[in-house]
Amino acid sequence: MTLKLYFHPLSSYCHKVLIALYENGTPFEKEIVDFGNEASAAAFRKLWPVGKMPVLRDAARDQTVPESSIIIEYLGRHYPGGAALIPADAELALKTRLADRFYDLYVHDPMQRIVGDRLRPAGKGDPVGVEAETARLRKAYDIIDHDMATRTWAVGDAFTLADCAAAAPLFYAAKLVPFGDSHKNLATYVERLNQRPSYARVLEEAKPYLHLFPG
Ligand SMILES: N[C@@H](CCC(=O)N[C@@H](CS)C(=O)NCC(=O)O)C(=O)O
Repeated sequence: MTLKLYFHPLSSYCHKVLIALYENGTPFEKEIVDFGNEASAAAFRKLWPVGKMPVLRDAARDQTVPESSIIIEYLGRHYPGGAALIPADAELALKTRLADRFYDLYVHDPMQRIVGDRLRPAGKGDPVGVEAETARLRKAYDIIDHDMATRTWAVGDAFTLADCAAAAPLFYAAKLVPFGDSHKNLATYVERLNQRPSYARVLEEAKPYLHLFPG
């Protein structure tokens, strides 16, 4: 097998890449990275010193590819399947990349920071920081809710990189800062994402670990 994904089943950025792999039925091997295990963490940091997962290793092309958006673009370029997750049309591709940035920076990042705060030792939390991140998330919710009033997927009619980016942070954010009653279009979109076979599979595989999520 030429492709190996270094990942963890609970990791939201890894979900993003798993969705892309499953959308295209791309064959790959999995290697779970366990940051709680010094040997596993050290081996991973050797591969990518930044130490953030996911990372894709492509033995056939002797390439190590970090960063979820770049991995998805790399897969589309070198291992294309039936689902073009970045549209061929240049304008639509730009909109897709913008939506991908939006979900990473304004949904994923605040969600991760709130989770990080919950994992801090007792008494070491940062309620002011959590309040600011919650406000960032709510602002993003308003924007998504407005956009999803007229859309099926994040950009246009087709499932793209932007939907890969949206699924996991919204799945986890819903547990931290619920939006079901206040943002109906957003809630419908999240339901659609959770039922998409690629993401439903990711969630099924994450099930044995979900109790570890502090939400
Ligand atoms: N910009 C990166 C973010 C990756 C990221 O934050 N990964 C998290 C897991 S979801 C991680 O590896 N965290 C470990 C750490 O920060 O030590 C991407 O898009 O891949």
